[in-house]
Amino acid sequence: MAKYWNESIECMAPDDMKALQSERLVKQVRHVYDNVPYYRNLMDEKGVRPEDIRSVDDLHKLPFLSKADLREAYPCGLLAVPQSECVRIQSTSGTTGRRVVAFYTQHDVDLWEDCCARAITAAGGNEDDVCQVAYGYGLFTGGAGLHGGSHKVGCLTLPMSSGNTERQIQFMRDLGSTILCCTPSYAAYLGETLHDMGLTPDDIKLKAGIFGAEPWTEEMRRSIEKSLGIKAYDIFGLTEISGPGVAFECEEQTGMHINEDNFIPEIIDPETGEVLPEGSVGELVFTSITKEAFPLLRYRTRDLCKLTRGKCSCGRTLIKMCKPMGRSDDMMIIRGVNVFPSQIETVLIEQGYSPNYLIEVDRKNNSDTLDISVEMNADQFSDKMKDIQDKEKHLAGAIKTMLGINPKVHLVSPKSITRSEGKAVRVIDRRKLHD
Ligand code: DLL
Repeated sequence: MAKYWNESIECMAPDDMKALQSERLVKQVRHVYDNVPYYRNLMDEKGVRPEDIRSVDDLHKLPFLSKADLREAYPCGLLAVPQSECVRIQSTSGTTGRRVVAFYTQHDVDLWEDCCARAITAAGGNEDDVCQVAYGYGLFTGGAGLHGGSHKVGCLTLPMSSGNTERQIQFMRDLGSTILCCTPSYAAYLGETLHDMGLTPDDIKLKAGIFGAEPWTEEMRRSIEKSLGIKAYDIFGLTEISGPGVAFECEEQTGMHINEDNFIPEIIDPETGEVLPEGSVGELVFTSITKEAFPLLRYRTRDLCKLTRGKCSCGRTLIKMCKPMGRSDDMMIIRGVNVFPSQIETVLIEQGYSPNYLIEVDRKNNSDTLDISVEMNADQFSDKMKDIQDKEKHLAGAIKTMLGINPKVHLVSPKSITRSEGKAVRVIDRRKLHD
């Protein structure tokens, strides 16, 4: 079985990787400066010329790009090749503001699929596998990216898209799927449905899952691994930088290897923009050094994260990013305290609840309110009011210990919270709706 998709790159000595990145960066900066007037203006304003960028060490001299720039330049303002050379667009879900549209040449699609092929290989995939792709197809990059990667690896590919959950299980059984690709929240739903259909992991052949596109905790990982009888691998990416496969997990499961030959990561202080030393938590920034059509330099992802370089037992030398702790804009400030939904998820699963919950934040009488609805499973359900109230109190206490603020917990009946087939919506912040 192949251990690496591209061993010479994935196990490259760090100095050689830096030399390769530097060579590609220099070319990329010239390409962008010559072909993207929007970015040329940013460089001119900052007084940086392409010849000032001679290696990765000069990266910090370049201006940042943010989502606001992408919106301003929408749809074609950051395109670096004639549109006739592009073969594909993909897009973000655009829940807030304008969508982001990313363009790809055939070369860009190939590189992207290669990155996804690396991820599938790192999860143990090869040509004997049956890979069920249950990420959404269409403008979202999840379906297209993993589909292309699966083809490259030579897996038998099931382009299921998301939804139609019982049929997913049926296909999984009939065709003997061994790898499942979907969001972690959908994987949890599939695990639950398997159980509801009276089946166990022994009735399916799945061995691995490649789950990403949304934050998920280690507790959630263990719960999915148990319900589906698999090893669950994380995968990271974003539309602006290509899609899934920017980084992927190996069997060690201690962070995701970044495909550094294509994307140079940095961690910056989100307030000052200062580059932080390795190991610090800050905002993740990417520079894509191989893309032709939509090459973003120093793109601020808003994901909070940490980078670590070190020997990995899998043999890969690619730098690792930790699980993103959420986007800086996912962080809620409730009564002056910073709260990430993932902290709440950790407590819920530790306390034996399912990952089906909804966080509602509001402001009443000038004070923030935090309400958390949590689903009970059939065993936790009780028709005695007092039992439920005691459980609610206990859970609220555990959450208060984690967050430092008191939530109101509502235990709700089994199956009453809507399941997610794609990216889960876990938070409703009504304060934003009022503002
Ligand atoms: O979610 C691409 C993707 C598809 C990644 C399938 C992995 C699997 P966007 O819709 O543009 O692209 O959303 C990108 O999702 O900035 C993160 O905030 C979040 N995200 C993606 N992967 C992870 C992950 C796709 N593994 C945004 N853990 C990113 C936590 C993730 N957050």
